Amino acid sequence: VHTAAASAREEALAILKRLGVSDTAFASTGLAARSPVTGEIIAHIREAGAAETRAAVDRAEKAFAEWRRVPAPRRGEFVRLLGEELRAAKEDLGLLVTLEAGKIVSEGLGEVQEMIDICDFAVGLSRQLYGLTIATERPHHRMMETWHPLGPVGVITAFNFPVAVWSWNAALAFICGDPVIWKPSEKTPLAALAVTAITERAAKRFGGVPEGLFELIIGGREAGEALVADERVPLVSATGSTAMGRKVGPKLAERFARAILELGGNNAAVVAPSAVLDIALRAIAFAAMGTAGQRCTTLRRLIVHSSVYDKLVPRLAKVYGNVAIGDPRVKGTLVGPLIDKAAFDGMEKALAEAKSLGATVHGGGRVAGIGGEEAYYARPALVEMPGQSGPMLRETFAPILYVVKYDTFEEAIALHNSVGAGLSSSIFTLDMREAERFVSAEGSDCGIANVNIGPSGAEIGGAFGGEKETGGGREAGSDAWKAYMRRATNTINYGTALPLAQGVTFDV
Ligand code: UN1
Repeated sequence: VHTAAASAREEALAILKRLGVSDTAFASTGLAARSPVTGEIIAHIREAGAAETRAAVDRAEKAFAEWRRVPAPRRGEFVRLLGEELRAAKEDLGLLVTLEAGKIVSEGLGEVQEMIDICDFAVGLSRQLYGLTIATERPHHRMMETWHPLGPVGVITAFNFPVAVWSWNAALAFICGDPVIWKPSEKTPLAALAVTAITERAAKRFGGVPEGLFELIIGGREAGEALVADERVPLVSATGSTAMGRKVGPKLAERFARAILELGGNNAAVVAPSAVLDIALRAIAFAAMGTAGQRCTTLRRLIVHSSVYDKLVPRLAKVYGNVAIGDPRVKGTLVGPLIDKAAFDGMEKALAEAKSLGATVHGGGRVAGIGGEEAYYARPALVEMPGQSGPMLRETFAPILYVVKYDTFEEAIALHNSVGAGLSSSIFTLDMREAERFVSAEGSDCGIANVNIGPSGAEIGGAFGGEKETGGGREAGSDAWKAYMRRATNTINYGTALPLAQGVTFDV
């Protein structure tokens, strides 16, 4: 157990000052920004409601009229400067993420690195917003597609990636010509204020961007609902629970707005007979216990071949028993706090339910003596299940890894795919047939399927997202940018006649 005496509040306030967040952001009442590390309240922030949200959209709409006219490579220059400012702020912003979201220092820094990476990616992309030229059936015609800016983009983010998820959306939106209106999690408003201050510096160096290009609304349900309902916002990218997505998705569909939904995951790994157990063990430990089990890509289900079960599971149980839990600022800590009491209660409830189904639970429970009364540190739990049922079928946002046995590969795939979520997945095997089948059309049904690495910790270069109850959205790399633009098909006649398509004649 690792403890540190320093006040998270004082450290966070000093960082906010260094990053240029003005005191005027704080109030004596309002939303309480709390550190899960110590349980302290760091500051109170005034909350925006529907009126403030509409005002932010007003500004974003005006910004859009200007920004869409700026050439895309020039828009890329703004994102390049943002990347530079993030590099300069990396240590401070990373530590702020640690203080406000509770992830260990190297993961806090990693999250900022992810922001820098997507900025670099977007800068290159700002010169590659390609459309196709398509063969037409008519002589002396040319058909092509062009990609145009879409409009103000609403971005709703979760506490667990309080800065990176904004950047995956914002870096692409900016180069695509779209303003961004950000509603961060109520649990992590300070990181959002810091990112906004950093972005302001990039805007200043750029020589000014239209007011309203990046808007921040710190608020609760009312602000979020106003953003989702606003007709002037053609795209909302929302990260959070499947329950949240079930509310947001239909609202957007009703007004024909686009949705990028990044919802729950119930990610699994298959450990096959030929798996290299040392690699599997380390990958499983990071994927299941890292970020205290609070990534949407966290490994939650382990499907182990019966021939390796007795070699792997006791070793894993030992790792679970010895893992360094503690203040995430302390070197050597691997598992920090849960975000709040509700997360801890959810974990306890799931473990009790598993026990009632006959599971053997290694670990679990609150670890006392770290942080204050309001800080919730839990020992990660490894849960040997008699079968895949009960809490194993749903996402509990806590470090619980359920384990079941399998005998045939078909059985493993069936178990793997028979949950609601479809975000990320992996298999540990040296058998190339198994590996290929796992990533094939008849294998994993997830948006991400890996071989010999865990399901979490994706790079930004690939499209990120998942199927089924995960919502179907894709963000970050590959061609995810297309969701932030509208496509126009243009047919141009440079001839002297007017042939109609499909051979239709219409002589007037
Ligand atoms: C999330 O948990 O919301 O693949 C995103 C990963 C990270 C992103 C996780 N790059 O684990």
